[in-house]
Amino acid sequence: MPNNKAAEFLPIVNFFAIKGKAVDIEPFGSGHINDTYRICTDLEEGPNYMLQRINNHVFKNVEHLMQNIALVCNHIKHKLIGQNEKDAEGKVLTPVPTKNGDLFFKDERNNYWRIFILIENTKSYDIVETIQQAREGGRAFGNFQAMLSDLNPLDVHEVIPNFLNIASRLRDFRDAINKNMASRVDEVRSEIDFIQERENKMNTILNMAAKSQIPLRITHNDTKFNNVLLNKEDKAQCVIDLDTVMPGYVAYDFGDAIRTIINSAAEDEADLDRIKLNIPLFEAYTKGYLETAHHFLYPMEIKSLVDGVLLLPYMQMIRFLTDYLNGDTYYKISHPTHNLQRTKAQMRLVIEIEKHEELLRDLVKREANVYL
Ligand code: NDG
Repeated sequence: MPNNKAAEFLPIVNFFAIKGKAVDIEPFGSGHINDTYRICTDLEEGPNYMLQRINNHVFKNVEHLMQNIALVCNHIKHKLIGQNEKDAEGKVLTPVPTKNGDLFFKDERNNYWRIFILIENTKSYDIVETIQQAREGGRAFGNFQAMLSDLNPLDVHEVIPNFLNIASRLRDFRDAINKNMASRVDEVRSEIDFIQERENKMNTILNMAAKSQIPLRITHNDTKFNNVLLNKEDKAQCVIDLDTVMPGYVAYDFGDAIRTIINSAAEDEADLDRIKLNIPLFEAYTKGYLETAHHFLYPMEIKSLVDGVLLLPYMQMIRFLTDYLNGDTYYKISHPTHNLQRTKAQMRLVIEIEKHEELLRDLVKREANVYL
């Protein structure tokens, strides 16, 4: 018997060219942006599917978003097939078109929907537990960038303009302070000071780019560790959440991955003293990343990696605080001060990373020397 969610979503699912009949639809995953459901079909051999309501407040041009995803997924799938990979469908997302051949469906309430084939027998982790997981994460994102390194970054739409551009994030932040929509500025003076004290230092990557020292690449731009699916043996199988694949700099992906991997606590940890750096996991991620990416990286890009490690938690802090100041309009929250708690956790992470900056730079140099 179909469950309640199945009854609610079946009319939407019916627009898509899935195999079999959807019999069970349940909420799935822990994303902050889209709503995700798992669809089980009546076919014993599968496949099952993933239904997503795309957050169209965040992704204003869904057409462009889905064009990017199709381009990237097809490109990777062709490469996998060219490498004689038997399980190409298990290693890259496959969007399922509607019966009209479109990549998404817009309902009468202006909700945007899409379906992917569900990649079975995999897991993801919010917090990295082992060296092997960290190394596999590095391999997965390095390989992802490597496979896209022969596409022209300008063929990919910038679905959220200036998404990881720190100058633009700081402008939005100042705007939020000036507007003070939720009357919260007084409560967060010390966090605001912390951000302002570091503004100049955090320009390194943009400065390198302005001098053409690092090239624009196609990057994932949301390399949280839980966006890598690992198989039963904890081997990386597939990179997911391709919504923010856009032109960017490799240090952004490296920095955002390290933001979640090096932190021994959750992104929104309330007990700040639990936020400690796990250096062996940093080393392992770096090893895995360079293993798969060293062949296309320029020396200046390798040099920029730790600048990304400093920048991404700082930028995430700014984004959470901006949302808090705006009255929580962007991220899903689970309690009224959630964005503030996230801000403080990211701030502590920045402090910890700053203390270890030289060590991190030495470790990247050491790992990179293996390939000289
Ligand atoms: C979401 C964000 C990502 C951010 C993360 C923090 C978008 C589209 O939440 O940028 O780093 O947990 O804003 N995605 O995934």
